[in-house]
Amino acid sequence: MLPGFRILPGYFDRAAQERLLDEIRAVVSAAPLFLPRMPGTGKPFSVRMSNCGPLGWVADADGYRYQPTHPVTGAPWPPIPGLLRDAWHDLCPQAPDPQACLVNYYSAEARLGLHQDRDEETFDAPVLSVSLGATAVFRIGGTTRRAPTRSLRLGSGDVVVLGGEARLAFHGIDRIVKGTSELVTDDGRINLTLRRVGP
Ligand code: MD6
Ligand code: FE
Repeated sequence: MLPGFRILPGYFDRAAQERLLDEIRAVVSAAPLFLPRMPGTGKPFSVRMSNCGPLGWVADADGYRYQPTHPVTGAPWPPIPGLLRDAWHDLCPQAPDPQACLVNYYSAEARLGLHQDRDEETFDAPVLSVSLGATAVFRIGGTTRRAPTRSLRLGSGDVVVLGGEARLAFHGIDRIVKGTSELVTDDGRINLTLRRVGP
């Protein structure tokens, strides 16, 4: 595994997961989930997305980018919940405040292809991710698409940090494991990724 990859199983206990889920429900009611599309083909993702923080990640015919407003409503993104900010400062103590938090919602059939997180201006800060709800099969490899990969399961409350050499590691979600969610209904899974976009 590349240096800078960290997994913190059960970083959020059940009570914190419930509080976080409430915060995310409020985010998604202010900034509804939208369906991102692949810039080249227009093919929709199977994951639906929203954001909180000063900037949000969007994907449509014009490409992948960060922007300060929701692509459908035009409203500014709601603020990042305090519990997430606290986790960021706890686990990424060198980094300034997070600028973007992508909210990914997976239904039982959703997946996310192998990708690098590289739409940011700099890669100095880590990317931190929090999983809630159903368990996911997460795949992570090296900094080239051809490097060998391994898979591990991300359960509710687990945190992953991609920093250092692992900041640009290829990773994705192979599938959701049905029957594993006590927190989110219908085998749903929510993944929250916190980032810096600029220096
Ligand atoms: C997911 N995660 O867990 C997708 N990206 O649903 C990511 O794409 C991710 O877990 C950057 C850093 C950590 C991640
Ligand atoms: Fe990612």
